[in-house]
Amino acid sequence: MVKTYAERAEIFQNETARKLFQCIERKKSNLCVAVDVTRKTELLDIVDKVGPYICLLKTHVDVIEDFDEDLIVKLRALSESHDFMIFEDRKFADIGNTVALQYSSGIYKISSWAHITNAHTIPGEGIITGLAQIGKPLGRGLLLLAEMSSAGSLATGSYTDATVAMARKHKDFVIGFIAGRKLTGDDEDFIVMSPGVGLDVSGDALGQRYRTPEDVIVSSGSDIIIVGRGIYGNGRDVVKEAKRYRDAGWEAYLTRLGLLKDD
Ligand code: 5BU
Repeated sequence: MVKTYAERAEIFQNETARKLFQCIERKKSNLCVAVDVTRKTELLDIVDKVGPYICLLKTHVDVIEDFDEDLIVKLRALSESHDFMIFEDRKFADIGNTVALQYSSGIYKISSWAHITNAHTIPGEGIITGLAQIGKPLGRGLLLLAEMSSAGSLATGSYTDATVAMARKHKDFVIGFIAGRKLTGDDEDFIVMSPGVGLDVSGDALGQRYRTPEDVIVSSGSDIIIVGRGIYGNGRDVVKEAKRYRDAGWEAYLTRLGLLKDD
């Protein structure tokens, strides 16, 4: 039987994973919004609007042109007031020693504010141990990139399988995967977050591919939908779209649990 988010919240070893699933259940939202804009004020404005409808905010902090400490202070305040967590989609991809520095230091000091970040597994297991040195004492969580939504991605087959095997060895820090589908059995608990979700178009001009929340959650067994331009893209009513995706994601979850008819 498929477990509820609330049931799964009890199982995780990792504190961040537990808190995220509790938040999903509390807000009845499995929606993560990806806000890829380049100005602080625009980012904060969108986050303030979508905050009530999301469990997770995904950032690319390095695209912000006027980044400063104040942005982090304000994002953290919004994360408290609207009750969501923060995922910096940094996609680390270097040796352990370097990623530990990239995670903790530099301008962004990602480990000091992002509850969750992610990493490619191409460098091998050292990338996880390097990031864990910094993130574990802070109670942070790591997602491994097991698959990508873009056309022609090389993260498939044995690469994906090897990524799952690495995650199993580090369950206290690795909380799950970026992938298009559930990759493990029901007896294991990993969160699956799926980007490339949209209700209106099938892709963009640069290789992105979109699937619906229903496809991702009901047919493929993913846990969290990641939606970007489908919510804040040109001329969209951000609040209306956030509610629409939240509802679509939650309905898909209830269908997966067998509480709604899948027709
Ligand atoms: P979009 O506007 O919904 O296409 O944005 C998708 C976001 O998810 C964007 O921030 C990407 O960097 C991110 N993403 C993705 O689209 N596909 C992937 O496989 C991974 C991340 Br990993």
